[in-house]
Amino acid sequence: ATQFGIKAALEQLGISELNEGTSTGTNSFSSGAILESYSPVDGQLIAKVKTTSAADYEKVMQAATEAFQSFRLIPAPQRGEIVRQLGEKLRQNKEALGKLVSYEMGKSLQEGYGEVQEMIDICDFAVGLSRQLHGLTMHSERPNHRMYEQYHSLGVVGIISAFNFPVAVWSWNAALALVCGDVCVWKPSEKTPLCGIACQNILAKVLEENKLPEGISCLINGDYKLGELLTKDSRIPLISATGSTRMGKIVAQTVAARLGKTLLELGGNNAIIVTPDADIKMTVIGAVFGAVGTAGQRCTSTRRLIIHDSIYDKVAAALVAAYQQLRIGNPLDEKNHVGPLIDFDAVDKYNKALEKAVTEGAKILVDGAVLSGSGYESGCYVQPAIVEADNAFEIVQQETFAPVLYLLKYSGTVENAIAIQNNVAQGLSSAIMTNNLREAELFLSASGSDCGIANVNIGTSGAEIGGAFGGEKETGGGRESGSDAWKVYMRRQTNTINYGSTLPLAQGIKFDL
Ligand code: UN1
Repeated sequence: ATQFGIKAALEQLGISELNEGTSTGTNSFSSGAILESYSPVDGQLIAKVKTTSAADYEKVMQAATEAFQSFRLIPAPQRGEIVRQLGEKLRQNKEALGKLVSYEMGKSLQEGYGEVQEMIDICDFAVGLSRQLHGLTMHSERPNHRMYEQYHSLGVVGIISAFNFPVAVWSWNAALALVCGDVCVWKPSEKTPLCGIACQNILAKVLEENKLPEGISCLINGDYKLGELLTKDSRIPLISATGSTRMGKIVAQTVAARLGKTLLELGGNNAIIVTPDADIKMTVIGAVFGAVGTAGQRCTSTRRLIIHDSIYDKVAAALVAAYQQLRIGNPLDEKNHVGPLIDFDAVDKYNKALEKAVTEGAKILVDGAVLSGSGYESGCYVQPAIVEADNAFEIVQQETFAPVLYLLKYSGTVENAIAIQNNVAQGLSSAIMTNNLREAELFLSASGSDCGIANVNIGTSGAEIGGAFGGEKETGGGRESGSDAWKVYMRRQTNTINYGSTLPLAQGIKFDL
């Protein structure tokens, strides 16, 4: 790690040996247990974090609810200016933060930088948005009346994020929430607490420089029990949660029980359909990046390829050949394509998935293995695998957060491939590789892909921030990031104003006194 400048990066980001995991802006305090963050890259302890106790949490919520009272009164374009400054600071810290993401989470440095770039992009997007929080105007059915709608700030937004995008997912939520006049309380994954602290340090500095109150952006660290405090807290009108479907179901039920709002971005089981009209070279690049990028730990990772039987052997051979070129190793070394999995638990799930696939009758095309020896001391590096399987296999129906790619065959028309693609519980991302206009349009039509994201001639991962991000079915239905995703961070109010001197009732009701 020393040779890749991790020490300097940590210093620049304000990470010390022991860090306060609880913070309301620049005011940091924590009295919970100590959490240690180990790097999956080399197995070394990076730093320690003092977690958030229930009493600390209460202080955070007090600061947040108080900050909201004044923050919501700042005009939206001025709030946008704060987010613009956040974007500037992220530009200055792109290298350091990208390195920390790569070192603490294990994704390739290129992808670490890419993640920080997503943060910068969403800040730019949110700045523009801060002058475009538009509502509609309507024509009233009554004379001398005017109707319109406006969007007001919602309150405290609780953000629960996952280890695989330890910084970008926070920023999608925080940048939008801030221009909307909300304040944030963020619980990052226990597996990547230092990424959370680094982001908090950056934003806290911006708030301090602008003399804004503590509590606009708060950080808490801890396990699922802390998450429970958030989800049960009726002072939090919106919980935005990213993670497994299992976690999302618990969050959804808890928040629904108090009639709060949730924005859920949960599991995916993303497929690329490869038709006889596909460009094979493009297919291989899209599929391989989709399957092994972030070591298969993106929500959008390509898990299934649904290949027409007439070209199956050719595509399978091209993929096997491409997998032979993959360099697996230290993700900070830019010549490597694939870094480690996040931890032993993930390695275990990867092993079990391969075992289960074989038990169910799968044929291994590129065998998996846990790598050992020099450079692989952390025990988290695995060989990406390709498995010939059937969509009906139990293991294929599940999301395994690891680089295991299932090849599935279809015959006949593209409708058959679409049926296979849709026949899973998840509905996040999907793609078709084809130069056939009819196939492409059918895939995008009402009877096509049932996912929140449907692409033509690109893979399933690597969405841009400008579109709404999220998916259907067990993916949870939420939409984050671009388009009009901001609306969930605000409350809509319909206003009807009577500027006449009589009081006519709607629906023509007569009520004379
Ligand atoms: C996630 O895996 O939770 O589309 C987010 C992508 C990235 C975001 C993934 N822009 O792959």
